[in-house]
Amino acid sequence: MFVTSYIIALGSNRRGRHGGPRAEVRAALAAIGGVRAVSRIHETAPVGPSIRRFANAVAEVETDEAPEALLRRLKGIERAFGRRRGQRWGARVIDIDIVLWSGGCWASRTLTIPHWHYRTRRFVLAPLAEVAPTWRDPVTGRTTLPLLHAVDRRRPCA
Ligand code: PH2
Ligand code: MG
Ligand code: MG
Repeated sequence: MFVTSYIIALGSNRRGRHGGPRAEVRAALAAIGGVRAVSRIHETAPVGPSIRRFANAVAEVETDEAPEALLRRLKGIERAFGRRRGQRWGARVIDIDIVLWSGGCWASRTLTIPHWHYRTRRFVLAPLAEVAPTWRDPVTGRTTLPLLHAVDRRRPCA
């Protein structure tokens, strides 16, 4: 299979065996491998019910794995890092999400690319803008920077 690129988002808001959230994100990047570009690690306020702040980063990863094979490997890394079931919205040692793929869209029972929520999540779009400002969302046709600016312009109506 040909080498393709994936955009991967990482998040942690709980200590693990590598250290605090930043150390967990760095260790996960090393475990994933094939990293061609990586953002800074951003410290972000939690979206949803979690209380602790997150360390978030985005990486471009080169691999010849098909989407489902990469997903299986990333889930294995999450488990090895101590992620447990039922932590969907709770504090987690590491969350590794596939956001975009150079192959375009993918839809199966277990995996949807582009990631459902990335267009509205500043904690994904801000680091994504550092590594892939011109990557195009195959669904909306919009590139990263306009998506980020749209999120920043959103204000509650007075
Ligand atoms: N991940 C979530 C829910 N909320 N908030 C921040 N700041 N960063 C995250 O990575 C995050 C979140 C579910 O995956
Ligand atoms: Mg997630
Ligand atoms: Mg996830």
